[in-house]
Amino acid sequence: MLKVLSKFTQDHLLGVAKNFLIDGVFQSFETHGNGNVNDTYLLYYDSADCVNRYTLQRINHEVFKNPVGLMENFSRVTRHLQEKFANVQSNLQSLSLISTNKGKSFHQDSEGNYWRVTKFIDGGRSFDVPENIQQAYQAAKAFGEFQLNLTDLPGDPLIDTIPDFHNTRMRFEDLLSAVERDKVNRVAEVVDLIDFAVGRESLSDKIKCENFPLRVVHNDTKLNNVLLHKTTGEGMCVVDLDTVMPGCALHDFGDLVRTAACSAFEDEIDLDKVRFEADVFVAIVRGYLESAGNMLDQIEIEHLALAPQVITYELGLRFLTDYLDGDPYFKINRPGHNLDRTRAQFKLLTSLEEHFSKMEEIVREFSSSKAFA
Ligand code: GN1
Ligand code: MG
Repeated sequence: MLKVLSKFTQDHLLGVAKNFLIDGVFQSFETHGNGNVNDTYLLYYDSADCVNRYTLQRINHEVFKNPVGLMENFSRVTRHLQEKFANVQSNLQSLSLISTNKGKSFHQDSEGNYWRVTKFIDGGRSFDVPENIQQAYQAAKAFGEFQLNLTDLPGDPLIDTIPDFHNTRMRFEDLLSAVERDKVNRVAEVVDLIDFAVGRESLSDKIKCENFPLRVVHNDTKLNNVLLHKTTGEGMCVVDLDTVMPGCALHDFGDLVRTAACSAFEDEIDLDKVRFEADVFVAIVRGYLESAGNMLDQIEIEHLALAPQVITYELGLRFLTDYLDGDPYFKINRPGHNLDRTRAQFKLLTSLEEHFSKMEEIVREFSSSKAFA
């Protein structure tokens, strides 16, 4: 995995970490994962006879405008899942927060940054692209169970950590505004991509949250947001809970297909490598319906084959908008990175369109089986 340079000094990170109930003597730290929004570190602490690992994360408060509300969601969701997993036999576990010395779920540093610490989950691995079909099946099952386990989350609805997160129509309008602004003079070089997006405008209205059951969903179900057990390969833990909020189950299903049933990385430059993989899709449909199938309404099942197109389109719109605005949102690690991401998404979208009837057939076949009738 590519290691990025830390934005924060070791002293700063240690100053933050000492506010949390961490066990042991600090040993070292490294940047962790490849999220596009938050900053994540892995911290190592020596204790009596072992090394304890913790995940320290800065919540990007430019993106998540209400970090306090977000952490309230995070605490409620992880507490609920922990209670569930304590009472049932499951291979899954939940992330668990380490509290601050003052009993809070987060710490705010002197620069105004919001930080949280979770226990590092030992024995799990994540994948940007699946190595085999089984991994996609396990991931789909884990995300399905995640949704299912949150159907009885007690209390008020979770807050929207990013309002209109999967409002595809708004994402389309955002692109048009960025074209209009042409802030950094990039429109001329991407006319083909803008045309592609405008030509598919109708996708913007195909999955509107208000037309589907409102559920507690994950909203960012990239394949690498689920840890699979290193040896058994089974789903272990769903991570990256910042966008868990009321939403539409189809966006979760679609985003997993976008990232797992695709033959290449999200930012692949060689577009010949970017293709939809039908056999992986079969595994995802099977895993998702096995876990969440009984929860879904008919209208959701009827849109499963279309959801990957909508979410792939939406990501293409977002990457292109960010490119036209000068890359303020998604982290980039090369010039034109958001452009590469856009091209890869639009190539995948074309492949999804070509396979649409096959995908409908696959969904029909699995959803008509007894278990979900
Ligand atoms: C962002 O930070 P990360 O990688 O978990 C983004 C997702 C996108 C994803 C694309 C809050 O997620 O919506 O699908 O990049 N998260 C947010 O890689 O915008
Ligand atoms: Mg995320």
